[in-house]
Amino acid sequence: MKNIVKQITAAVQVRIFLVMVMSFTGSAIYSQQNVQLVIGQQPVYKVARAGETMNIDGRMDEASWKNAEVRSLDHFFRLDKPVEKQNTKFRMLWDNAGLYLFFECEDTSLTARETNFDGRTYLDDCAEFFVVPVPDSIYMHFGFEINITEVRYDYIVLWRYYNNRTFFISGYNPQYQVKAVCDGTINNDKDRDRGWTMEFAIPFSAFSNISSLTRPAPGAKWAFQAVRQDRNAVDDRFRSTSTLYPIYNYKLDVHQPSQFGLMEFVDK
Ligand SMILES: [Ca+2]
Ligand SMILES: [Ca+2]
Ligand SMILES: [Ca+2]
Repeated sequence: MKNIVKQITAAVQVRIFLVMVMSFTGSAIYSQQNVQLVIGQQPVYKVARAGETMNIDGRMDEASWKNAEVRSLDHFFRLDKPVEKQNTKFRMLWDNAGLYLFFECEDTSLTARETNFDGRTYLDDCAEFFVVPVPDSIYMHFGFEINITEVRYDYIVLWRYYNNRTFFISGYNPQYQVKAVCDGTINNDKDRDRGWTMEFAIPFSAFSNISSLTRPAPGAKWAFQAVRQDRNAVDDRFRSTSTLYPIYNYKLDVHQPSQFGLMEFVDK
């Protein structure tokens, strides 16, 4: 009898161990591990001033980009294999007219299928930027999701606006410039590509008069998140997403404003 109990106990222990291993490896692949932080606790991104006219051509030829703080989008989820952890560098500048963004992405397989304005660009190789022109995680933010063929999806997010549901107002179509440069061939799974870059100029007027609440000036802080979608096969839909600020629970989506970080405008 004792032996049977021992065997059962051992079998249960093995099963618990296997479940723990599976849940650990599963969560390591599918979610971002870390202590949860709140806005203001993550490193603040210092936005340096652009000292010249920026040419939005998808290239970092302007000397000002050398002054921009460089951050890697190191927080990955939805990875199938570690090889899908492709490097992304994010930079941002500002001047009196607006914000300038630069995404620099390694990518061995350029993928973009959406051709419709305000379509599902997030299913492609895509750069995403969410911004709240105040230093808080309020329920609303502006969103920009541009695929590598420069198809735009821009919207206003109302986070958990009604009955816990989030709404995307895609009728928001602000004026801004964006240019992508691809190094490789798009939608050819057989060859090996090298990467892509994307440069943005988003005027402060795109945020309507909301930006007057915390006027962009040295010392002012706004909340934001930068995201890169990486698709590596023509039938790829949701795979490999990386973020600048950790979001911990990807099931709650990259749009959780409580997981945004802060940018601070600096005068240099
Ligand atoms: Ca440029
Ligand atoms: Ca839109
Ligand atoms: Ca890709």
